[in-house]
Amino acid sequence: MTVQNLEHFMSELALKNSGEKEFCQAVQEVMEDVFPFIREHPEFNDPYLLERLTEPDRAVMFRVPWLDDQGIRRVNRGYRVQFCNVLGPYKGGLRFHPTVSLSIIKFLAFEQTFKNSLLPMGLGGGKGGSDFDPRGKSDQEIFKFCQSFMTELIRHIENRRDVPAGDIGVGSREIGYLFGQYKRIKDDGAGVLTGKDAIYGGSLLRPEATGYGCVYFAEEVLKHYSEGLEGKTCCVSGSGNVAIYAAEKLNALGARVLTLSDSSGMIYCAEGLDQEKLSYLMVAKFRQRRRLSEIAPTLGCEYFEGKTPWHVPCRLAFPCATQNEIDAEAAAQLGQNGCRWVLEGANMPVTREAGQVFRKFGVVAVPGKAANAGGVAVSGLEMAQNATGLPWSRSEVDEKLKLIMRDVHNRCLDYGKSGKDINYIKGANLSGFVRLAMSIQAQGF
Ligand code: NDP
Ligand code: 2IT
Repeated sequence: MTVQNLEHFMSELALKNSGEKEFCQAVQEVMEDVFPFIREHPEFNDPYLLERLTEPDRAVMFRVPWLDDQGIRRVNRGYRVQFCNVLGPYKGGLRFHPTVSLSIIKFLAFEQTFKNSLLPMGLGGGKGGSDFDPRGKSDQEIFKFCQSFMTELIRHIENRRDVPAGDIGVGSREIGYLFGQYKRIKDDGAGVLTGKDAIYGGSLLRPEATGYGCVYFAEEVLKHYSEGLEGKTCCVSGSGNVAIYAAEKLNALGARVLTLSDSSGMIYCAEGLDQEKLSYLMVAKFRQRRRLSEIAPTLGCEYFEGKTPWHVPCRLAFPCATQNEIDAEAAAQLGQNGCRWVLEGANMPVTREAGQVFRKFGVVAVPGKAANAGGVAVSGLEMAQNATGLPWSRSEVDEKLKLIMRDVHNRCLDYGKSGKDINYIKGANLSGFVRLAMSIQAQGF
């Protein structure tokens, strides 16, 4: 059987993964570039290669019982999808959010597999999480949930086999609780989770890495257009780990960050969010876990309930909240208002239709696979530091992160540059595909 027809392939995939619309969307976005490529590169026209690439190695679902503060027994569903380990141990975050489903975790694990394939180190792809909603939960409830989650997850992860980290709803507090439970059960755990606090084995700069890396990538992109970040207006969405550190680096490099958001609304700051405002935000969001609506007046920002940032005119947009947060209408608004570059801090934040609108407006979009790879890259550096027992300084990690982001950018150019035009989506998809396909073929997967 030869691979000829994208529609046929996608309809078989949809049948097999019935109802998993995010997973099918993520695969479709890659296959739209892979199918034409394979026609011109017969060495990849290998029977069932694409089926082998889109079938996860395994997907585990488990129950997570926990006791709430009222003494009531509760239960949530946990997941770990180990998608592909041809390049190295499964690697990818854990997400705690009520929208988590098998489809969401599979799409994230698939994306992670391609993202990790762009990195200079050998990391496979995986993702996990739970439909547990951390919002409004006490610290004690989070602690109990994390302990229970790890009590089951521990059967499936191991240093050099599967190394989770954080994602939405899982930050350094949760990683600490998960890691503590791992070590109660198995002593040897130094490298089994990344995103640990630096005081007990984490890497310096891991919290900042995704946001900073995304901005370093933006710098590389702008160089190609003989431009820089200085003075550029930027809209950032989200107000979590990725968004706040992206905003911090943008501000440090002279750009003007106009917005941030959460799932309830957005803040707008015409003069730009400076370091003083961002430092205040970090304490308010990361430590006090407050909502933007409460913080906005102290920050001196306008708050818009129920709004997303995409109606605000800007040159660059950084969607850093969640999947499918930019739809066709938002994309058209950005395009009409003169937005020229979109860097995806989040995973798959742009719908398929919105992607088409960006192409129509000539907006250059960099997919999360490339733009947000800095987080997992520094997770890889954390694994290296854990393996050798030798920690690196903040500036050493920062230098390595910059080099890695430049390298990921160059990998996108290898397959995405045609004359003066650069298609980062195609570049990331094909560069990731070629390494994965060759490894799958070489290992007989
Ligand atoms: P956080 O939990 O720290 O922050 C998430 C932010 O996004 C919050 O402001 C949250 O608002 C908002 N958000 C979440 N879900 C929704 C939703 N359905 N609609 C609107 N806003 C929403 O997560 P991260 O910053 O770590 O992750 C953000 C994105 O970046 C995700 O797509 C993640 O997969 C991706 N990513 C993360 C990496 C990491 O290292 N952490 C690495 C690479 C990518 P609220 O508080 O109201 O829910
Ligand atoms: O989407 C991602 O790349 C992450 N959530 C980080 C994964 C990791 O293993 O650091």
